[in-house]
Amino acid sequence: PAPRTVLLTGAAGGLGTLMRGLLPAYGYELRLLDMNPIDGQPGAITADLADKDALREAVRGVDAIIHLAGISLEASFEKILRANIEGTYNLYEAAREEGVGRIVFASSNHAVGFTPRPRDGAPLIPVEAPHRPDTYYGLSKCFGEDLAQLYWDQHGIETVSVRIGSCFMEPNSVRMLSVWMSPGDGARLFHAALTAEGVGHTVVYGSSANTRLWWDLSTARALGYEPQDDSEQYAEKLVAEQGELDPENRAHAYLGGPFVTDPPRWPH
Ligand code: NAI
Ligand code: 15L
Repeated sequence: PAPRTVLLTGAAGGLGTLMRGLLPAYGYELRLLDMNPIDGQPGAITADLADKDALREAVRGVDAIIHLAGISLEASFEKILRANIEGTYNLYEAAREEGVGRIVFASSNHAVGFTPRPRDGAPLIPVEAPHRPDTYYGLSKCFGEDLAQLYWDQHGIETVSVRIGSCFMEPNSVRMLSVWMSPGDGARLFHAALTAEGVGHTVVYGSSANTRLWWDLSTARALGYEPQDDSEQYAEKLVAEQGELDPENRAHAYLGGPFVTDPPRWPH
C-alpha cells in the first residue's frame, strides 16, 4: 500500500519548510523532526540525530521517512561525522528496529561534485558516474548512499537516494540554471520516490527539466516523476547579471560549482 504517515527529518530547514507546505496535498500525514524547534508546530519532535532513543520513538509506526536532517554545507570533518554520517546511521538503525520499509534520502550533487560538467552537447552525467565528492559534506552523502545500499542488501529496507541539485524558490546563479529543482518538482519527485514500487536502492538526480540540464533524469522518470518546470525562464536575467559560465574558471568547471574551490560553510 502507498505510504501515508511519513517522518520528515530536517523539517525546520529550507527544504523541509518547502516540503511541509507541499506534501500534505498528496495525502501524506507528516510527522516533523528537527534539532531546532519549528515555529507554529508544537507537535514537532525536537531531537538531535545523535539521540537514538528519540529517533526510535520518532520512526515508530510511520510508513516511510524523508531524511533531510543534517549539515547542508561544508563543515569540519568532526561535525560532518557526527551529524551526517553517524546521524544517518542512527536513523537507519531506528528504521530497521522499528520495521520502516522505505526511506527517501537527501543526497546531493556534491557526492559527485568533482565530475566535470558536460560541455557543448557532451552526454549527460549518468547516476553510475563514480563518486567524486567535492567536500567532507559531499563525502558524507557518498556514505549515505552506500549505507542505503547496505540496508537494502542486508535488511531489505528500500531507499531512493536523491542527488538534489539546488532546491530553492528561484535559481540565483548561472550554474543553478543547470541544477535547479523547483519546489513543486521537488514535491513531485519525493512523492514518486515514496510511492514507486520495487525501488530497492535507486539513485536519482533531483532537478527540474532544465534546458541547460547537466545530468540524466531517466532513473527519476522511471519512478514516475514527471518534472513540470524549467529554469530557462530565469536565464536572461541571470546571464545578463553574471555572464555565461567561464571555461577558464575552476569554480565553473565541475558539477559542484563553487564547492570545489571555496565551499560555503555551515554557520553553526
Ligand atoms: P538546511 O540547512 O536549511 O536544513 C537542514 C536541517 O537539518 C536544519 O533545520 C537543521 O536544524 C537540521 N539538522 C542539522 N543537524 C541535525 C541533527 N544533528 N539532528 C537533527 N536535525 C539536524 O538544509 P536544506 O537546504 O533544507 O537541505 C535539506 C537536506 O537536503 C540536507 O540533507 C541537504 O544536505 C540536502 N540537500 C539540499 C539541497 C538544497 O538545494 N536545498 C541540495 C542538495 C542536498
Ligand atoms: C547542496 O548540497 C546544499 O545543501 C545546498 O544548500 C546548495 O548549496 C546546493 O547543494 C547546490 O549545489 O547549489
